[in-house]
Amino acid sequence: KKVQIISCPFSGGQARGGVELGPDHVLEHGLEEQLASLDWTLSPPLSLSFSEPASDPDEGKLKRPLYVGTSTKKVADTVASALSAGSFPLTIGGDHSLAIGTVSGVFSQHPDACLLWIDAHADINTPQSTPSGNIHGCPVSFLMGLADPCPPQFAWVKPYLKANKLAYIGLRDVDPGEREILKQNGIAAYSMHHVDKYGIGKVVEMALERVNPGSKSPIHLSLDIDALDPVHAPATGTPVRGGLSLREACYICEALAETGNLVAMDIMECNPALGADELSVKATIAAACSVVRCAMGETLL
Ligand code: DIR
Ligand code: MN
Ligand code: MN
Ligand code: MN
Repeated sequence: KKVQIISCPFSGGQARGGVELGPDHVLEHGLEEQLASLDWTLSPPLSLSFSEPASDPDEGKLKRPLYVGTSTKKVADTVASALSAGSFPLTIGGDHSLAIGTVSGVFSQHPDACLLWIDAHADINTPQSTPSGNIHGCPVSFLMGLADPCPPQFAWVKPYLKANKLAYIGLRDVDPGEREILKQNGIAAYSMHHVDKYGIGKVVEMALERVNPGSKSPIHLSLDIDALDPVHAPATGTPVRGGLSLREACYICEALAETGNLVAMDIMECNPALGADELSVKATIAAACSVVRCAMGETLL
């Protein structure tokens, strides 16, 4: 088993600086050695470079559409090549708009895949519904082809993602327009309320049953570190109280690893510039490395 780490120091999908420092911090924490000890063969990490265009006017409400559109295209191509070379693409962000690229890359190689989106937020705003104009709040709508008309900067994005192949876990800050979209499309969405009611074990089981009833589909895991409670992951751009415990997040990853169907993972939105102090940053980065290890085969016994 081979893993291709893809570092994406990109912050163009939201307004807060520092999230572009996430990949280096995660790697400096020793993630490569940790994966090697789980019997993964590592190719040298790829670090993508993103250059901001000189001119990038808003597209309606959307901010920096050209920067995000061209950067995510590059990510899509890189993820697709890693998969076609037989590697597991592990993409380290950077902000969550990057998932426009990672999910596009995965579905180009595995059109039958399903997507688990672990996040405090649904990231399914359309260019019309977005309250912020930050594209990290919109990637899922682009991937589903809900943006109509599709902004020209994202014309390359194919609407691979069908509503019945997407499940959320961890939601607790969903915009009114997003609630409507989730409802209208019948998307499997497990909020923290469901985690409390059923327990994380049952929630993962229900989510997988919805998106992968025959247990045959390849699985892409896109994990926003803000899914975790800010107690465990404070250094992130949009923390929301009342989130997943570190163990609940690890459990999700362990359960996905156990399926044997996981083909790609994203770990997004670690922002080392935002911790209250060095310990908060360290805790966040350590949590990110923990969930990645769990998804990639680490077990407790
Ligand atoms: C909000 C926040 N729903 C938006 N989204 C965030 O701007 O669209 N996603 N923070 O991670
Ligand atoms: Mn396939
Ligand atoms: Mn989020
Ligand atoms: Mn997100």
